[in-house]
Amino acid sequence: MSRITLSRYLIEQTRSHNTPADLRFLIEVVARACKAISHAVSKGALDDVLGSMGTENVQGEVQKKLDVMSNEILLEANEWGGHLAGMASEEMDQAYQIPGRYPKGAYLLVFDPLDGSSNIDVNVSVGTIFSVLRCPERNGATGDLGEEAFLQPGTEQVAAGYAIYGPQTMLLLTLGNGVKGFTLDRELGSFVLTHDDIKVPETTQEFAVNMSNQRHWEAPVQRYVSELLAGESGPLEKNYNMRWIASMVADVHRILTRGGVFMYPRDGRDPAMPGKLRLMYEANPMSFIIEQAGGAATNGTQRILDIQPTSLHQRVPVFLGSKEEVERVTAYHQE
Ligand code: AHM
Ligand code: MG
Repeated sequence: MSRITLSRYLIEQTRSHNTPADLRFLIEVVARACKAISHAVSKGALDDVLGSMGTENVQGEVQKKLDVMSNEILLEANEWGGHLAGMASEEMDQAYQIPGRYPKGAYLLVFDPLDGSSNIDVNVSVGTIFSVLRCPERNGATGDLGEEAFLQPGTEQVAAGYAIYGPQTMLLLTLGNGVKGFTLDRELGSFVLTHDDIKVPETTQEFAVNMSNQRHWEAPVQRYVSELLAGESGPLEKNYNMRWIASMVADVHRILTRGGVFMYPRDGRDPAMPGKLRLMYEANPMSFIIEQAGGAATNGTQRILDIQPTSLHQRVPVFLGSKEEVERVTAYHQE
C-alpha cells in the first residue's frame, strides 16, 4: 500500500473538509521547521548546541541555546510565505511582526519552540508545540500587530499540533476533525501517516504530576492525588502508576498513546503564577488535541478551550487526558 505523507493528507483534507490552501501551506512550513529543529536537537554536543545562552526569556527562565535556535528556525521558516499576519512565542516578550518586505496572510501562529527545556541537555525527549488562529479583521489598520489580536479562546484555534523529538520524530496534528500522527522518515525527509485517528482511552490507571510540588497544591488536588496513591484499598479501588517526564510533549504523547491523566495544578507559592504552563502555546494546543482525541482538559473549574486569554504569556493550571479522571478531579474542585 502506498504511504500517506503529510502533504498528501493535507491535500486530501482540502478535498474532503475544504481546508484552505494557505492553511495547508502553513502546516507544511511548520512541519519543515520541525524537521530542521529535530536535526539540530539530534546533533547535541557534536554541533555544540547543548547548554545555556546566558540570557533569560520574558518568563525569567534561562534560555538554552536550542530554545533560541528553535525559535529562530520557526520565525525564519514562516515569515516570508505570505500565510501569516504575525507570530508569538514563549521565547519572545511581544508579538513578532512580519517584516514589511513580505506579504501578510490570514493566520496567526503561536508556539513553544522547544518544550521541555530542562531535558535538552540530558538527552530526553523534547518537542515543539504550536497553535494556529485566524487574525481578526484589522479594518485597514497598517501599524504593528498588537497582542490583542492573539487573545482568542482556544475554541478559535483552526489547527494545533506538536512535534516530539524522541527515539522517533513525530508530528501530531489536528485540524479540528480528529488527531493524526505522522512519523518522520529521515531517509525520505517526509512525515508519513502512521497513527490514524488517535483516541485517548476513557479510563486509565496512570497519572503524571510533579509530586515535589505536593505541599503547595490546593485541597481538591491534594484529595485527588491522595486517592490515586491510596490504590486498591482507597476510594478509587484501583492501583495507579505514575510517570513524569517533565516534557509536556512527551507526557501528553504517552497519554494519547495509552491513556492517563496529566496535571500541572495551581500552586500556592506565587499568586501571580497560577500554575506553570502557558495558556496560548502549551495548554490550548494540547487541550485541542486531547479533546479531538476524545479526552478532556480543564483548569480545575473550567474547560481550558473556553478561557478568554488576558495576556500572551498567561499561565493556567492544567488537568488533561482520560475523560473519567479529568472529570473526577474537576468535580472535586466544585465540591
Ligand atoms: P518549558 O516550556 O520552559 O520547557 O516549561 C514547560 C515544561 C513542560 O514541558 C513540563 O510539563 C513542565 O515544564 C515540567 O515542569 P517541572 O520542571 O516542574 O517538572
Ligand atoms: Mg513549554
